[in-house]
Amino acid sequence: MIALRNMADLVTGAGLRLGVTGLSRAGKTVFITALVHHLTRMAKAPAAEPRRNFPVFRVHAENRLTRAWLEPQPDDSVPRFAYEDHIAALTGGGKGHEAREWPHSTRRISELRLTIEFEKTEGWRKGASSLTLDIVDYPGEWLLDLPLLEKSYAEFSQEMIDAARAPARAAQSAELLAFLSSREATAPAQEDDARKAADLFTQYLRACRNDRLALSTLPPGRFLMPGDLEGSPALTFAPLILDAQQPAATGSLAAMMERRYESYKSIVVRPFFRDHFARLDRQIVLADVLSTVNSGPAAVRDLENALAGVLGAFRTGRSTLLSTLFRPRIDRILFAATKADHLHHTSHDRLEAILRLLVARAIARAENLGADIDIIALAAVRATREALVRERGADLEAIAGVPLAGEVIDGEVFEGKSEAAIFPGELPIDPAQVFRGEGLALSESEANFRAVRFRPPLLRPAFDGKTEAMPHIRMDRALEFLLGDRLK
Ligand SMILES: Nc1nc2c(ncn2[C@@H]2O[C@H](COP(=O)(O)OP(=O)(O)OP(=O)(O)O)[C@@H](O)[C@H]2O)c(=O)[nH]1
Ligand SMILES: [Mg+2]
Repeated sequence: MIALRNMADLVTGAGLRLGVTGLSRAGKTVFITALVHHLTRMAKAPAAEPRRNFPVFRVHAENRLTRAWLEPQPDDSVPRFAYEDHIAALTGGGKGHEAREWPHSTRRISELRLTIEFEKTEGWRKGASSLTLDIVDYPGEWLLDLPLLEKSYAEFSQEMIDAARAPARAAQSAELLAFLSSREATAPAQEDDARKAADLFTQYLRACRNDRLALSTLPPGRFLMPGDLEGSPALTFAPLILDAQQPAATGSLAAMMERRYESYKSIVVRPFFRDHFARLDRQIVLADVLSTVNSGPAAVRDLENALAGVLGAFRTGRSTLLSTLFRPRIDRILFAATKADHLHHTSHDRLEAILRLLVARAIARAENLGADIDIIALAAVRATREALVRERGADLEAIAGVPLAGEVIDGEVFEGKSEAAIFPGELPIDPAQVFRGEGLALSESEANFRAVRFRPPLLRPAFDGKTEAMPHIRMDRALEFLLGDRLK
């Protein structure tokens, strides 16, 4: 099945499948919307005039990108990424620019196809050429499930119980652990026990995610986004405190849980792996690093664990027997810290350095990745501009934007109309400090400033009847890393 589909991919010519993932609210929808917005606006300029927009994206800078357009979504069983709705939300659509807002949260997989026409300068067939780009948006939580494929129920239980016993999770896990200690894994299976354990386990996972510490990294991902599997046995299991020496006896609670865990793998994890993950060529992993840093060192370490989990998933993808025979697998992974427009540009490199360190620590734990990795701090949609504010004779570097309706700054409640300038504070020069909680040097007001959310930017009309392009930070660098080599 996989082989056939990949053969078809091969025969239809130059195609690239780009996965876009990240934990919830990381910025996936906004990133894809901005990417499609920019690509479909790019067109060959009549004369060889210099291209100032997107200077690092070479195919465009060199005026070789002829045009790009959306195609019908080719996979009938996958929802199409609702590009038109999302771009309408960001720009205010037909309702006028006063109505502009961020797109709604999306909790499922979706996909979009673009064709990019360009002039090829390398290889044996130079001249007019095209690349089919499939963009797949999926929750990062699903990715964190992939390592389960290589884990037995006993291993899964052990890891989950160890994590639940960690001091950082003590408050959230107390009830679950108390219940599990009161039940013998070897006792006869009772549906009631299974349900109660699964409920407490789900509550615990939810508490970790909702907690201000943003402990967000534990599988199984579908427990928090069950969709139409809600209440089914495949989602009604939990880890148990097991005696490592003893295999689960027939009819015991442990045996029932084990069977359901295996069902979860075969109903949820394996199809995702086979139908989606195994077909990706490139991957961008988005993370809201700034919010994490603001939440303190425990959240930073947790994000490191999540990134190690993500890298572990890519390694699983490489080693598993299910891997595809015909195509090279993911060969480039870009890790991106999103929403960099919440900082002054003097801190963009520092944000990048923090993510670089986080990923490096995660890579040190995952061996033999076999993919090129790059790190970037970006804003897919730049909602702020930089401003110099003179205060008591000193020039201060501020960012200015229109706070969302309801945001409060220094006691003033905003209505989503007027602009405000804030001082977001600086990130530490030494990225290691964020692991220790040092050097964040945030006064209380700075911490509040960083949490301010701005409305999407107002786009001015451009000469050709359209509006100006969506402002961004370093999207051209992201595009060059993800697509550049395929557009030469
Ligand atoms: N200022 C700014 N805010 C952003 C940017 N990207 C995302 N955001 C904010 O982050 C929120 C979440 O972004 P989404 O793109 O919806 O995130 P997602 O990963 O698709 O989230 P789910 O669909 O809920 O998983 C948005 O509503 C914005 O408030 C950006 O480039 N700049
Ligand atoms: Mg989304």
